[in-house]
Amino acid sequence: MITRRTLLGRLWAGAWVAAAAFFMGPSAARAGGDNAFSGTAYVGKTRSGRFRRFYINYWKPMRRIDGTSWTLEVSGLCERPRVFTLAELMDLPMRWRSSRLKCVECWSARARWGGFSFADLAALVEPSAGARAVRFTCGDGYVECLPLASLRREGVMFAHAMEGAPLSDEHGFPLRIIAPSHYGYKNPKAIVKMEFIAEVEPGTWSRIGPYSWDGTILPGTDHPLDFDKAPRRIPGGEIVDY
Ligand SMILES: Nc1nc2c(c(=O)[nH]1)N[C@H]1C(S)=C(S)[C@@H](COP(=O)(O)O)O[C@H]1N2
Ligand SMILES: [Mo]
Repeated sequence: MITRRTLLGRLWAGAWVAAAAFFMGPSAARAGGDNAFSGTAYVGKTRSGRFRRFYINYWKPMRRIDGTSWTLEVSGLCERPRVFTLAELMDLPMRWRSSRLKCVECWSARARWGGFSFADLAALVEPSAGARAVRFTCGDGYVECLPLASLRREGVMFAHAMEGAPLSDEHGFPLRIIAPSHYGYKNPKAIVKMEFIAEVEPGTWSRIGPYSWDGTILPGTDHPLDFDKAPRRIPGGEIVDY
C-alpha cells in the first residue's frame, strides 16, 4: 500500500539522488565506483556497489554523521538520563559475535559485529521500574522500538564495529542494534537517541507496512545474498544453520 506519506518519502529520496548527481556531476558521483551517494555528504538506501553481501537500507537519505560531534541521548524512564559521546560508549566492554541479518524482504547476510551489551549500558542509566521498552530514533528519522526483554537476549548487541573495523556509514555508523532473532527492521542504524518508555509501540515499518510490531523472524524461505540467493527453508527465530 502506498500512502501519501510513503510516496512523498520516495519522491524526497529520489530528489536527493538526482540533486547529488547534478551537483557532483556524473563522474564525481561515480568516484569511488560505488553508488549514487559515494563521494557525497549523504548516505542512503542502495543495492549496488561494494556492499555486495548486504543490501543497504535507509528510510531517507541522511547527512553522514561526524563521530566527533555525534552524541547518544539516553532519556525517558530511567534514573540517570545522560548524553554519551562516542568515546564514552567505545569504552564499554566490547565483544564480537557473528550473526545473520535477515530482512523481511527476503534477503539475509552474515557478518561479525562488535559492540557492547544492553546490560552494560543499562547499568549506567538505570531503567526505572516502569520502563518496558526503548524507542530508538535514528539520523534518517527512522524510529524503532524494542522491549527491554528483547534487548537483554543473548546475542543482541549495540554494535559500533563490523568485520574488525568501525561501522561504515552505510551499515549505521556510529551505533546500531543487532537483534539476530528479529527481522532487519528491528535493527535500527545510525542511532542518535534512545528513550525508555512504558509500552512497546510500532516502529517506522510496522506503521506503514504489513509488518508485525514484534518483528520476530517467522518460518519461511530465505534468500541469503552470501549464498547467491539460493533459497533455504528457515524455522523461525535467529538463523544459526548458515
Ligand atoms: N536508521 C535506519 N535503520 C535501519 C533501517 C532504516 O531505514 N533506517 N532499515 C532497517 C532494515 S529494514 C534493515 S533490513 C536493516 C538493513 O541493514 P544494512 O543496511 O546494514 O544491510 O537496517 C535496518 N535499520
Ligand atoms: Mo529490511
